[in-house]
Amino acid sequence: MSQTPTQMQLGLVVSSHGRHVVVETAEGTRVLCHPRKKNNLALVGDQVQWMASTDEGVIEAVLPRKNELYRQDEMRTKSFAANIDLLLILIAAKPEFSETQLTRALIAAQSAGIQAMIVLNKSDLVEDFERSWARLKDYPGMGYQLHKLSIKHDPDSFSGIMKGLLNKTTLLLGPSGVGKSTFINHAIPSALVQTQEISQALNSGKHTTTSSTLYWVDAEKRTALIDSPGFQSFGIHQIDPAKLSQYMPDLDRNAKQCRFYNCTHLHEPGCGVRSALEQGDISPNRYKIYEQLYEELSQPKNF
Ligand SMILES: Nc1nc2c(ncn2[C@@H]2O[C@H](COP(=O)(O)OP(=O)(O)OP(=O)(O)O)[C@@H](O)[C@H]2O)c(=O)[nH]1
Ligand SMILES: [Mg+2]
Ligand SMILES: [Zn+2]
Repeated sequence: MSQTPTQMQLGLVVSSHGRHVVVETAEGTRVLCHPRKKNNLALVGDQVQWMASTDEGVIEAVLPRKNELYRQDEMRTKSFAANIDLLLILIAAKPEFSETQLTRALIAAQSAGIQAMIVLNKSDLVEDFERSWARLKDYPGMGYQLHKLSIKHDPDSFSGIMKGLLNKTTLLLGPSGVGKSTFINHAIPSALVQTQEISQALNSGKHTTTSSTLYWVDAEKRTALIDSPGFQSFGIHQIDPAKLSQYMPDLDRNAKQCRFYNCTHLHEPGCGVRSALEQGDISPNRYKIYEQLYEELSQPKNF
């Protein structure tokens, strides 16, 4: 039987533009699709059922997700992608990274059950790089893979990282101006992601990427990279403060020693986290970030 244009088809969401998405069909063609109703918003990485309507399509259903990475600010929730195998958090020697924002992204990944890797780019900017690299020294001990990179000047560092991404769908996430789109351009020259020169006067990146897009690295479509817009602040209002320390591996492994099962690690006697802090097993910066996040997440919600 020949296919009728109104038949339901399966597809993969490869980019999102507000509520509208581009769906890749099994044959590899791309169709702009609109949501049928407000409650089935599709994300990059989603498998969807869609129906053709003239040259465009309508999303009828989003198939169940294995995971979803999102940030939640006071005002809104912003999803980056769904069904990812690996989160590559890209930071750079310049603009200087914020450890608080890095920690927030790691917590969001941990709570979503997504493996995360940290990559510090622009090792060619030697002085800034050394300073930033030193600030990351505790992270491998927390179980995170940590890599040095210079996309522009160290091809070996780039190919070494790419080897670890084979046969995976990897979301590149990080502040603006760290090189996410440059990374994708190097992996997939045909992607021609628009990159823009960093605004040096402001010592901060210009927002060049405005929506998430999935790119295939290989013709067999086994390895994919997802480019995402840089973020300034990473809200994690989805996290229950009582569970916060579980998503911080350096705190979590010491929380097992706490006298009280519901210890907040802020003031209780016999707290394993604070004794590890005193012994230098937890860095003062990480504990301070925990305190600040705990307070922030304990504020009454206005929505
Ligand atoms: N020195 C140096 N600059 C780099 C390197 N990789 C990328 N850049 C530069 O960093 C700037 C920002 O790169 P982009 O790839 O646009 O950054 P992005 O992370 O995609 O930024 P947004 O789209 O705004 O989130 C560009 O000027 C790149 O040329 C590197 O290894 N070394
Ligand atoms: Mg970009
Ligand atoms: Zn405790």
